[in-house]
Amino acid sequence: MTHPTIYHIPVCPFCQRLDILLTLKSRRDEVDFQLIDITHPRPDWLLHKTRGTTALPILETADGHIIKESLVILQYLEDIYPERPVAQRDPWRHAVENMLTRMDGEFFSQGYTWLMNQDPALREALREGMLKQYAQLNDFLLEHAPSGPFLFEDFGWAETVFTPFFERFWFLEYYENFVLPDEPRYARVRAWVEACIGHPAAQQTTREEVVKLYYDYSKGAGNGALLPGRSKSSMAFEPDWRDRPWPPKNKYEHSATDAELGL
Ligand code: GAZ
Repeated sequence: MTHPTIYHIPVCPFCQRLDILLTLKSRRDEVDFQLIDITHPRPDWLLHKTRGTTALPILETADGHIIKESLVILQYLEDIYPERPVAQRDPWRHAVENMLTRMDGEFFSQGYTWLMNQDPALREALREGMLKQYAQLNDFLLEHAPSGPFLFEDFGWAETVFTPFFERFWFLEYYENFVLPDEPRYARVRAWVEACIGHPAAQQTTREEVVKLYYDYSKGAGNGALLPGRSKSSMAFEPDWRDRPWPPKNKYEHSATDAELGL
């Protein structure tokens, strides 16, 4: 084996990070991407490589080592392809982008918790929680990069980490009617989000794909799990999402059937 191999799940935000980094480095073709269908049990050969864990992405190095965790894999790719660095080389600047990167977990879990919520009484609190996350990002960017749109001169490390989440959160717009209010306290983060989503290296997915594949998440079933009464997950490879209708938006009132989802 001469190239590293990345085992990934389509539309997984952690996997998209790797794709973005490699695209920024013009190295996308030097890594073999192998798609894993999350709606079926993991094959034994893959579980053998991971020693039983199921989370993806993982990277298998050219000499057969396994690396788990998207941020660790990103750093590995940054190290083996040092030309066109994506991370900052100056220690202070690198610390700044790492501080922002460390805010990814709370941001991600607030968004997914809201998407997966099934109790209408919790909606307002979840909206507030999401706004608080955006306000924190806004504040960080105002402190470290007031003029923007990116944290530094161009789309870099922190943008690689966050952009997949910005694109997944299209599902909040669709299923929860969430839009970032047009207010000064979100203006800086809004400019960042828009610049990130519009960047040529971050075009791996679309609003339509995200909305269609994440229908089951919006009903509380994550990671390819099956909802009651359904025989197929909205994360399935077949039928292709392009051939399916847009799902119903009223997740709190209605549970769509396989047929309604075009599955
Ligand atoms: N920290 C890991 C990384 O690589 O950065 C996270 C990787 C990960 O969670 N991968 C997911 C996976 O492989 C796919 S993307 N899951 C299958 C499995 O068997 O573990 C994750 C959540 C969540 C909602 C959504 C996702 C998600 O909680 O997008 O929790 C971890 C999974 C509400």
